[in-house]
Amino acid sequence: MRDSHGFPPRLIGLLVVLTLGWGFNWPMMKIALGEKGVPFETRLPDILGGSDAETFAKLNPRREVPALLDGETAVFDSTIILEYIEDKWPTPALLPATPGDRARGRMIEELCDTHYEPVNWAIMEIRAFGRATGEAADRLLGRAAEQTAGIFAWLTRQLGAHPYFNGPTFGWADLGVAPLVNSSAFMGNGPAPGSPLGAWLERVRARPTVATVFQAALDSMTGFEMLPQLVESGHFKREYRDHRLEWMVRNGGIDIVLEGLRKQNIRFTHELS
Ligand SMILES: N[C@@H](CCC(=O)N[C@@H](CS)C(=O)NCC(=O)O)C(=O)O
Repeated sequence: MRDSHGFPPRLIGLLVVLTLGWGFNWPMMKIALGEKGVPFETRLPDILGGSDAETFAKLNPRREVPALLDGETAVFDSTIILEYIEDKWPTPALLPATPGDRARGRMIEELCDTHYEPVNWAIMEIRAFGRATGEAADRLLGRAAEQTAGIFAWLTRQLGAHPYFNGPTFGWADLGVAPLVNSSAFMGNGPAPGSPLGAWLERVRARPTVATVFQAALDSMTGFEMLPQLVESGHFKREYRDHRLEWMVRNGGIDIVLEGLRKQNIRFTHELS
């Protein structure tokens, strides 16, 4: 028997986060759930093997993770999921109190999603998925490091003298920034220790909710050496879209896109039907 989403009955009535082990956008919703004390279960839908593909497409026409199942409600896109979490479990609030501060927090999260996330995505695409090697890889990774430095300058101005991007307390904006800066640090592009951004990273890493989610992400990275093979064999068609596709084209990786399309291990967004 399957539930109305097509997933096994044990998932009915439970808050389920459908996600990959590693990623830049889903940690914020898991941290949000942790901050609000909402129990949830994580499940990786079998999109690669294909057994969940049809079910998953019904929940999320983009066929991307993360997605969230709350009983009969299915939500996709990490920002919209975060909004759902804040709407449904308003305490403790993750957004600040005033409209101006709320807009500021949302804008920081949005710029992280559109300008920062593709830089880290590209580094993974090159390093973990093996899209470029040698001089080409060095050139692309060099661009990513330069862009990360620019993003850090911008973020440092946003932080100003506040302890958190959200203001006096940890919240929405910090959720958007933390997984990305933590990943940059992991990939060797982290903020200087003792800098305002470095000190902020230490502050948020010390939060139990953040520490738990970051540790789980790290633990999930075993088996990453299989990724280039999975891509090369065409079993894993990576989605190139929006800011990520722009990153490749803008920074001299258009041949990567063309080769991926030729080998059919790159896809664009699915068309709606
Ligand atoms: N805007 C979406 C982006 C989600 C997204 O890009 N998910 C990636 C994994 S990080 C994915 O599922 N990609 C599918 C693929 O590459 O085939 C969000 O914030 O949730």
